[in-house]
Amino acid sequence: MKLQAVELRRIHLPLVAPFETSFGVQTERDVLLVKAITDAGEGWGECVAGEEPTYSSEYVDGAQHVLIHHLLPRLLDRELAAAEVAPLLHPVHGHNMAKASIEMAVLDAELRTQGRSFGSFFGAVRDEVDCGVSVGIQPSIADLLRTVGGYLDQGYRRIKLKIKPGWDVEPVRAVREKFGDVPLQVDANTAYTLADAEHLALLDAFGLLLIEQPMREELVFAHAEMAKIVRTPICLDESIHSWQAAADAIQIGACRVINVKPGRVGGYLEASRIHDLCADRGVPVWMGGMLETGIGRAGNVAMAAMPNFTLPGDTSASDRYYHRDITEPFVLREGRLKVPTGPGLGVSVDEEFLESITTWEGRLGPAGLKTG
Ligand code: OSB
Ligand code: MG
Repeated sequence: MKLQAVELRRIHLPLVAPFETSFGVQTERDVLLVKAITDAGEGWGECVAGEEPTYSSEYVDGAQHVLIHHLLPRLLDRELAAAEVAPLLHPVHGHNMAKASIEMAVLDAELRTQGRSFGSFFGAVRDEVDCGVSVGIQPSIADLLRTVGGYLDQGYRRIKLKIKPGWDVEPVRAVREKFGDVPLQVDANTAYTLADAEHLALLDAFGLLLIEQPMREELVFAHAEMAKIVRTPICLDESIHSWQAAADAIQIGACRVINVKPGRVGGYLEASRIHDLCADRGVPVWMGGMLETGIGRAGNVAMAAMPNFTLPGDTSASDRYYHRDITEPFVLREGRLKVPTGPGLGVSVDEEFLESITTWEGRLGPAGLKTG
């Protein structure tokens, strides 16, 4: 397959409700989409980098820049298989979300030409996946209980509460008191330090599934230290950039669970290797989320059907994020989403709607970048 050109597109999508985490509030998304144009067909990729470098060092303008100037020139006008993308991009350090987006697009093109779905390629063992929902920091406990109650009424099978210092034990206690033993976990997005370990151990009383990324991404050893004080299993998200980072973190006891986000680790192929590693080490994994559109969601739901994705993921329905998705919407049924079965990602993009929300587009071919 020859990669002839890549179309880049930025779209603007408002969120149905503000989403607050320990690193800020989001009310809309500015998403970078990539389309791989090959001699055998086309494929879509979604870059999960946010507007600001506050979840990780990556951000959407930076991802667009590195794709145009450093990543795509290494791939264009070559015979290419999806498995060769990561090795060709290896000389460029970091920028995993940018790398993941183009690998995804090439993989989609490749599987579409083979008539094979992402799910089949990953070795999916189920045709629908259990879904959880990530609940942002709320203005008050009353708002929190109303929001969580609404999601439980819709059928979500697990609740994740975003926490930060000053919004941790009380919200967890309130949700437990009102909703009983619903599967519950928390995500700190790096807001704590090792000095907070005894405070976080207060959460042990509530039977949480896990506590996600309490400390900054580089503090892997400190997570192993915290795990000696906090009995709730520690799950890493931000710290896990690669198969090697996952192997090291498991080895030193920094985590007992891993949140897999294909964008964060440089693509679905690396994510699949992390799945296999964790299965081998007896470490359960679950599919994280980055507020993806239907394109990213399609790939994530397919991967979440792999055998060691034994915990419900942050793979929520389209309407949890957007009034209108750019693909056919993912709809929750009994707390689950269906794994797409069509070729490649198995979803189709609503190109007319896409045009209407596009804020910038460009096409990079062997002759360079054309914008319009
Ligand atoms: O830490 O898991 C996270 C969203 C953006 C950035 C980081 C995270 C999240 C979420 C939302 O928790 C997950 C989703 O529903 O997509
Ligand atoms: Mg997280």
